[in-house]
Amino acid sequence: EVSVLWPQLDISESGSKPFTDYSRWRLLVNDGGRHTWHYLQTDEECEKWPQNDVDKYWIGIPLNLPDLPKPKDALDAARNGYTFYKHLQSHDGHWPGEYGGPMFLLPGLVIGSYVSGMSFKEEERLEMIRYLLNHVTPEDGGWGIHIEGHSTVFGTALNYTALRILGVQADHPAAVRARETLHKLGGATGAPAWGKFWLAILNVYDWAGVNPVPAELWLLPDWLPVHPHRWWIHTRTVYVPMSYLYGIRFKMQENDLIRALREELYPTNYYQIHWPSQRNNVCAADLYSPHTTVLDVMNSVLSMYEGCVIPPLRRAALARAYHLIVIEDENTEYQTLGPVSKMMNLICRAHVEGPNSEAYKQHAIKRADFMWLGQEGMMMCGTNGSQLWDIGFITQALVETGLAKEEVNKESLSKALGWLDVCQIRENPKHYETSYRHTTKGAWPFSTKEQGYTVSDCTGEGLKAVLYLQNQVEGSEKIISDERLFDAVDVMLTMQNPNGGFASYELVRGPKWLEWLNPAEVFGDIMIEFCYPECTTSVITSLSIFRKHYPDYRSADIEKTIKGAIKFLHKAQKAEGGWVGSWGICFTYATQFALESLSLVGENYSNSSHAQRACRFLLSWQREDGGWGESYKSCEQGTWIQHENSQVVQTCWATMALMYAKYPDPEPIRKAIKLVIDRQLPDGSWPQEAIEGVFNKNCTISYPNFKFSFPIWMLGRAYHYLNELEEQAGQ
Ligand code: LAN
Repeated sequence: EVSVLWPQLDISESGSKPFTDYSRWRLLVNDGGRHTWHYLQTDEECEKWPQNDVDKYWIGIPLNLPDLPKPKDALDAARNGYTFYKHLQSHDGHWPGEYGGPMFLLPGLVIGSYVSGMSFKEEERLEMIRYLLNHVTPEDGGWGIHIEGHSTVFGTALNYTALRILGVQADHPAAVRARETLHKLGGATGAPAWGKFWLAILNVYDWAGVNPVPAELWLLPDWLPVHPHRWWIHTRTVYVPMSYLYGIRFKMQENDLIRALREELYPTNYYQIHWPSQRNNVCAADLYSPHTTVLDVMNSVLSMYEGCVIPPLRRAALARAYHLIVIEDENTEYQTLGPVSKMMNLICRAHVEGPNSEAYKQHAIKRADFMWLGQEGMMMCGTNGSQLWDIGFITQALVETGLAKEEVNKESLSKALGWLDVCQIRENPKHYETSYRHTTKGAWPFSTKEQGYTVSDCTGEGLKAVLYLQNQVEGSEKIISDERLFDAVDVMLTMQNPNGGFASYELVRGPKWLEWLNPAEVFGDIMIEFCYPECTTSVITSLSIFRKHYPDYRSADIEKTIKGAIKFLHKAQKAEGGWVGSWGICFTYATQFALESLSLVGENYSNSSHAQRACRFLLSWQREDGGWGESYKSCEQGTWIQHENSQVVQTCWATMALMYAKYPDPEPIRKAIKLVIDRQLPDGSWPQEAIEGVFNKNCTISYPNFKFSFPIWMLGRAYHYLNELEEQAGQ
């Protein structure tokens, strides 16, 4: 049955040219910003549903827009930028976009689907293969943990496996080369924990070689510091289905492909591998967070327990885990929190409830929300999109630059406001306390309302965008009521930690030492929430804009919150003057946010040593060409590491930072403006440069919409800023 769903293909091409007809692909945008790609089979269908600019842009078909008049000044360049960017706005008001980068997600999609008997459309399958072929590491033909990384066992073993499942034969040149690299790295036994897990699911790695993932932890009393509800939400949400699948030692039934993979993934005989000694075997190329002794001791104790589990206890634990899976699915309409839990929950539901169940059908439908067609083929995204995040920045940019006032932009902004309205979460989750969720009523999520998770800074950016659009754009309708804005404020006020900082989805719930138990090996700082300068800034800047419009609403709480947050930011500043970014690369990103915060309490270059140090730090990294450029490695190592080239987006962040700090010398800003304008294309757009985002220290992620929002924002603001400086100088 499996081989019918997944026939082998005869592919000899390299992947540089599309495997499908790109003029037949359409992005369907519906239901509050859901994105799904569809391949039209007939000419009639194509005629009825023509390809629009959004479709074309994201899959790399030229829009053939006329050249715009050469910009006279920075504002003009920003205007050109938005003239282009409006073409990428969807009919519902938001800006769809690709959200790829991590290279460990597509294998989860492919393996998870395969073991659940869920197929792909032929065109999807072909383009996924092409994506993998296009994203090999050029030096050795393996794959890394993300698209810019070096080859690792995690990347190579999993993507190789995905390629084979998708139908590529073992003697395809790309497969041969990848296998060689994998064997040089020591083979799949050295995969990190999550790699071992996926391979074990597929039955090409023995469960005896996987460190224990006991579901029993969920039976502990909630007040214990190690209880999983205190972990970072992504870690615990992945851990639930993982513990379930581990607990039942799920494995796919053996077939020819599985037997072949057992030969291919290891340089030695699969059947002679001593599995228990592979548990802590992690290839050096993969390792980011080595095990602590505490973790190793705990794993040994838990391994002994696995030898003598108490069946009723295990049954109770598995029942509890399964319940948590079901309520997570129901809370999110089967999107789940993220791409990894998505596929693991899908496997669990498919296994227990079967292919005819409602859960299976719903999971299959929402699986499409994570699949994105790009120029280089089809990938799996880091979330079901970055809808709210992108619309938040571009709308603020328009208002702050004054472009929002221009008649030609009114319609686009009113559509954007309409989308923000739909995106706000209006209720707490269906299963609320039982799933250990933070309040959601009034929050904005990162992607869509359906996914439905509160994120502190997304709520902040969403609120700012709405306040700007409703209050600062003449003639705009107030479609979001005061009460709803108060709800957003209420949510944010529940999220401040005792040190004044804000974390991502929830309060910090667990002690720092839980990080000693980080089992993932390839990620850093994942066990609990941490406070981030970026998140903290979004919250307090939105609160401070809010209180200008609504001075009477919880004013004392807001004042106290802002004060505490500023203290946190002061403390988080590095001795050299910058702030380390956790979600964008890297110092330019976080320093921009931090200085935005300081500016709102009147701290700037003229009066604050924090702002002065920050400006000096940034200026010390400005290059000859006027730009800034740091490598993603800055995030791995926590110190500035130069990129080979200056980057438009980072240059904008750094320049915004200088302007927030009211840096008095116009020269560095002029130079930056020049660089960003020089890189602008005649149609007003900017070409894609290096990857922009990061998570968990060690994995990058793409924010391709940033190359529009931040240049437009920076150029427009800089235009006004330089005028002001000139006026001051003239006085
Ligand atoms: C994201 C993307 C957005 C990001 C910001 C809003 C930018 C940030 O300020 C808060 C954290 C958040 C919401 C975030 C958390 C981790 C995510 C969801 C991601 C980086 C996108 C992908 C990543 C997720 C964890 C990937 C799956 C990997 C696992 C380790 C589970």
